Amino acid sequence: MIEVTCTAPINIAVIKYWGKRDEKLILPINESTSATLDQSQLCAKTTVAASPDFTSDQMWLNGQEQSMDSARLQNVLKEIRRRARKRKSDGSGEDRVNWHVHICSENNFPTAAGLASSAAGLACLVFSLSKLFEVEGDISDVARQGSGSACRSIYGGFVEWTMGTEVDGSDSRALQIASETHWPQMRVLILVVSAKKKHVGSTTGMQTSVKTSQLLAHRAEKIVPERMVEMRRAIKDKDFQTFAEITMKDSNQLHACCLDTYPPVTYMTDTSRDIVRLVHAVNNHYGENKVAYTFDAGPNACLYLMEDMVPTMLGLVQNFFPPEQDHGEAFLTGLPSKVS
Ligand code: 2P0
Repeated sequence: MIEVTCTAPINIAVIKYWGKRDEKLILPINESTSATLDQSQLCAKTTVAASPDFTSDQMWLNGQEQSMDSARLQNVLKEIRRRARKRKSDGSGEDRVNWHVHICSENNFPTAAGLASSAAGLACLVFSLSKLFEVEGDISDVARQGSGSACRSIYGGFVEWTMGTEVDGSDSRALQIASETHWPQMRVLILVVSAKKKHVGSTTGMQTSVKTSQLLAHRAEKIVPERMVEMRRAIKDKDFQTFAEITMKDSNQLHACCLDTYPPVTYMTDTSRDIVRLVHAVNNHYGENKVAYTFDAGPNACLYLMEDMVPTMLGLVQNFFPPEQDHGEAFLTGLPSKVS
């Protein structure tokens, strides 16, 4: 038996992916940008084992056995094995490519609560499989077929997911635009408003948005392309003013598109909106952007800020949202994470 264990971090988008042009290949309707967090606090951990004695492929997530029927899981396994066979036909590799696998995955944070759990989980699975089967080269396009945002967790630092133009999706990949050491003062605070499973999953939510939201179509065609260019420049120049403004506007636009979806999808709660107000009040007080909020498909807030603002923000959060109080749905806490 051979066995590999890997960990993969979550990524938090500052220009959001919302909507697919190809459901099967998982090709997006717009490009997106994210930062990958360091792995000390929020990560997925996966052990994959292959053995000639295993009689079937099997998977466990957080200790519970999962069905292997998922088309995405099958696509990922098929593609990794195809690449491994190709390598083997070049004269390397072993028979292991024909062995069944056992996959054991766990997250150290709430699954499906809008904390990019699928991104870390699928990136980790694909990376582990690539090590197990000795597949080399970029595997972000394989991770993408597991879950769109997972392709961005393959790389550290600041990462873009390119649209690609090929019909087979082979050029819709993740690309690192700045390394994990590029902006060492950057921090992320994650405020857990609710750790409950969300009402509408991202996959279903974005499908309905693509079908019904004219605002989403306008965003994908006219707004995101310009934001991608500006964001790339802001990251390269370490221009936090622009970085923060685009991040907040893009989050707001994602949730506006969710509201424009019919029937509407709502992920943010009153507590989420209170956090938005707090951030704008802080930025107003300083007369410049010191903090940027962004919300994914859930009520939890991710705050981007510079290291020197972390104590101030943690103090404000703990003052306005004391953990022992009930904030509607659950609790709130802050976890500083470096970008890596
Ligand atoms: C993002 N989200 O860019 C956006 C922002 C949520 C809001 O990527 O269907 O779990 O597996 O491709 O990747 C969540 O979508 O969806 C997501 P699938 P995924 O991070």
